[in-house]
Amino acid sequence: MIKLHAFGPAFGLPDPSPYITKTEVQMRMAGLAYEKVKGDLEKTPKHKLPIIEDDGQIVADSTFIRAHIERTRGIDLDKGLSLRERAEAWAIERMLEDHLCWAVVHERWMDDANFQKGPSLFFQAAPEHLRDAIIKDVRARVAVNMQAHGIGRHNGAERLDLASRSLTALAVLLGDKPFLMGDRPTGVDAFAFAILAGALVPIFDTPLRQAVEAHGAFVPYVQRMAARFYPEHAWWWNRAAVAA
Ligand SMILES: N[C@@H](CCC(=O)N[C@@H](CS)C(=O)NCC(=O)O)C(=O)O
Repeated sequence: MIKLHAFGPAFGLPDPSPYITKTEVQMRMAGLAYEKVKGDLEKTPKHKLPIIEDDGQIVADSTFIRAHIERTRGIDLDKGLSLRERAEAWAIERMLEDHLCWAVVHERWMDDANFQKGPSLFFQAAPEHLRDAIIKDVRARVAVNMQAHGIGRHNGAERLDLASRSLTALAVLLGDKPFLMGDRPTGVDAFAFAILAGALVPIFDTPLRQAVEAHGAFVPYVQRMAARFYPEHAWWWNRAAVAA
């Protein structure tokens, strides 16, 4: 059985990494059985998660994982889409993974209050006398990556402006359809769902979350995807309903 190496639930999400969530949703879309195991970044070929192990073969990177499962299982997650629609789906996915996601990660890691409520919790298992130094080191590496990407060179208003443009583009492309490419979910919905759910996490009180909420179609879209692909997960909107 395929092993999916993941971080595990955090911030009310099935996984804090939208790339891991993308892969998990795509495995579920494909109807594949898999076992989710705790990943160790130090043991991954690209120092990134997700990776999968399939019959002794390690596949790293969510896009290559998708290609691998489609090729080896004879599955097409974009079945029924025209060439033009497939091109649009790829372009949407790149906008979300290589652009919007960086703004979301910046909010979580670079904003002190959000970092304390969120990513700092990843380091609770570190020995106490080393914890602060480890946190400082990892956070500095994230800051370097933000600079290298470019998102880290903008001020908050500029980052929000860029992220908002992507959100508006995504909202226009979604329109009033239930899923991005039509009546049924296809491959691109996996990351779109993952990054929108990640941006909506209530513990992070950010302008980016408000920008997502301002598009009326996104919350129902996330809930539709969650109901279909993570019915077992205790989403915050369900918990709020239970508590009320
Ligand atoms: N292109 C990769 C991106 C994966 C990625 O950025 N994963 C992050 C977590 S969200 C990670 O493992 N970061 C660890 C690091 O950069 O050291 C994919 O699609 O799988």
